[in-house]
Amino acid sequence: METVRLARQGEIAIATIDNPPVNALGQALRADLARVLSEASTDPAVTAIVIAAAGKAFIAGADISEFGKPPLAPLLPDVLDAIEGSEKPVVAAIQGVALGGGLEVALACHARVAAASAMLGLPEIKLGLIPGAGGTQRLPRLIGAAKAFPMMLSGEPVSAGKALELGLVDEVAGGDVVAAAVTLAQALVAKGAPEPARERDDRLTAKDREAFEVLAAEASLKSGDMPNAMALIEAVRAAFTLSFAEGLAAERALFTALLADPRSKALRYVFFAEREIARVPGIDSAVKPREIARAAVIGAGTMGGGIAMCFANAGIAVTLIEQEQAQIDNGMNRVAAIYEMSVTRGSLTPAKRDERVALITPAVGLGAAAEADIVIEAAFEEMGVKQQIFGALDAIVKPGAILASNTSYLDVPTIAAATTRPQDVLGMHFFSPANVMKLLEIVRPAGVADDAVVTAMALGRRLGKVPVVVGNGFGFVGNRMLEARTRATERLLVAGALPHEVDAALTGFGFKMGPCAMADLAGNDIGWRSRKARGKTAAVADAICEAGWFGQKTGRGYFLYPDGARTGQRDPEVEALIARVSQEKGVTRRSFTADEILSRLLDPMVNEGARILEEGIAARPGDIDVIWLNGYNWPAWRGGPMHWADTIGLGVIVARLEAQAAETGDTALEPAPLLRRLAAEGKGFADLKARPV
Ligand code: T1G
Repeated sequence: METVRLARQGEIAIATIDNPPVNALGQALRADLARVLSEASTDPAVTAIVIAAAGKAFIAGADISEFGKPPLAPLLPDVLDAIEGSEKPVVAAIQGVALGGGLEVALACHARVAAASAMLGLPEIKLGLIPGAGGTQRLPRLIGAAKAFPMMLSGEPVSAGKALELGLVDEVAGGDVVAAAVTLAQALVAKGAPEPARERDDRLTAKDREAFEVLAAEASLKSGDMPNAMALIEAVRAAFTLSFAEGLAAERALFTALLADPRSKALRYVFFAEREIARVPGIDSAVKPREIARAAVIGAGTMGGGIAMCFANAGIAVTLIEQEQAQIDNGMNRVAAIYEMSVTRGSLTPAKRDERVALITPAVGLGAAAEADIVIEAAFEEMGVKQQIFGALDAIVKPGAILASNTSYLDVPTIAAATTRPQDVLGMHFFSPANVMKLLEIVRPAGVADDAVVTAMALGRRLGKVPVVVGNGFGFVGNRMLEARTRATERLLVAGALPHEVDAALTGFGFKMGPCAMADLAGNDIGWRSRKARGKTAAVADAICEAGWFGQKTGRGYFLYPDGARTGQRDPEVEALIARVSQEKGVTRRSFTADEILSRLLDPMVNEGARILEEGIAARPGDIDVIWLNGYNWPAWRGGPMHWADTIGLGVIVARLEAQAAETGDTALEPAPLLRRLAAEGKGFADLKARPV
């Protein structure tokens, strides 16, 4: 199928790109575009060319799925050279998004018209790359480096209005963007041969250079582990120090090197993994979601209030229900305080705050849920309480309403069994704080209707969440793997590591926070209560809780938090306590390197992930990675635990787990059969096919 249609409007040729879903610049589109441009350029009846597009995007950029494969002609820079080198003016008619290579196509044109709703950006930095088809050389020549560099460094798109202000587009069309582009093209014809961006060195003044270097110095301080920020600085600097041709060559060399960088490979993997989750194996993509016009949330505690805010923030009316007036008053006060904090910070206007609060109706008694299309239970994490609530709701809510539990690890089929409508009951596990955290685990128990699952997925997206369908099982996916890491932390502390060493190994890997600091933030008593409920122990963690050191809320936990400090300090008393526990267990403490700590923390997580895949609790390894990226701050440029394991090599992971199992006698550390099989076959998790959960 042709991806570019050529039409004529008088002497103006109109090349319309049509390569669904987003006009990505794959090889076929590049070839068609080059062919059509050549035809129009050599047609004596044509005096100018407009490049337009069909669908929701002008062009969404290069085809990311082609990266890492042998490049196929024509390469994008060559197509852009043909556009810019045309003797006939070429005008871009931009509707939807012009991103990455898409904006670079527009930059190679001699003029640009944008629809009022268009968005334009160079997001390559978010993929661990830099613009690789002239963006770092043309954009500074068009709008100045001091404006171009921040746009490329943030990767954030700008509106058509902002683009006009920057000088990135020549016109914002009030009506039909193609018609406006044709008119502009005709005007350019009258003016004579067009001036390509490459000739506009006049924008690269000494003052512009000075302003750019200040921004570059700031960026290099914050670039951390990301080599592409440094490459971007080098590429934009080349616009000042090299000729246009040499600058393009320098940019291409930097871009090509980044393509091979593991951090960029991880970010490109994440890009597709976060889109793959929408495909739920075993559910036909034709299944439609049920209508959700009104919601109800049971429980106005931290989680329930946060979930109600998610609905209000998405413009969906929600009834927040408690058992008693005092409880619902407390809940509403907590919600009001959170919104007030956003207003104080300037991230929410008072009008928006009032609009959202008005969408939350406080109520007492489950009867208030009668008209809801979905009810999300966020009550006390105790099975009896949940069964009682679901049994009561079953008799109250209308047929077809969905009943969801926000349980973080309880058995969803047991909750569903308390109702006469198991086909409408599933888990929607939000992460705290619910109004902030992106991750939403949708627990699909056997017997739930497909359209109920599809409804929960669609609702999750409406709430701005990253919804991942998981199977029913203790801790589902995220918390189950977190528990593996928590057990590993306990083992390391007893064996000789100290809290600050364990945390430093993970923050050095790229996490924002280590396991000890995270426990102190969440409250050590939460894990303590859960262990006691399940008859489990953890000597160090239990001893810290028995001392009443619950973390930040008590001023000390694994670390000290003097005067309400948010960053912990080493606590000699905790370190003495840990040493005592080792002694009581007859363990001779030893030191661990950061690498040893890292593998002892992460390998067991990967092992648990392998078991989760074997048991069909996750559909694909990428889903597990998306969960850890969006629920637990796994660094995106590391790709997620399963992608990371593939980069290490599963054979290495298996050997390390076997050694740990032998050293500790902990059979849970024995490699999972799936892990062993993939390693033996020289494969990775990426070789697995998706399977229903
Ligand atoms: N390449 C390949 N596939 C892409 C794609 C791309 N650039 N963009 C989107 N898709 C697929 C996506 O995987 C999904 O597929 C479908 O399109 C709909 O996407 C040389 C080097 C454009 C704002 O980073 O930001 O150009 O799952 O679900 O929510 O210097 O897609 O349906 O099979 O996201 O409406 C730079 C990436 C590339 C933009 C639309 N460009 N895309 O959002 O739909 S590098 C980007 C987006 C580059 C040059 C450099 C968004 C969107 P499927 P979607 P959406």
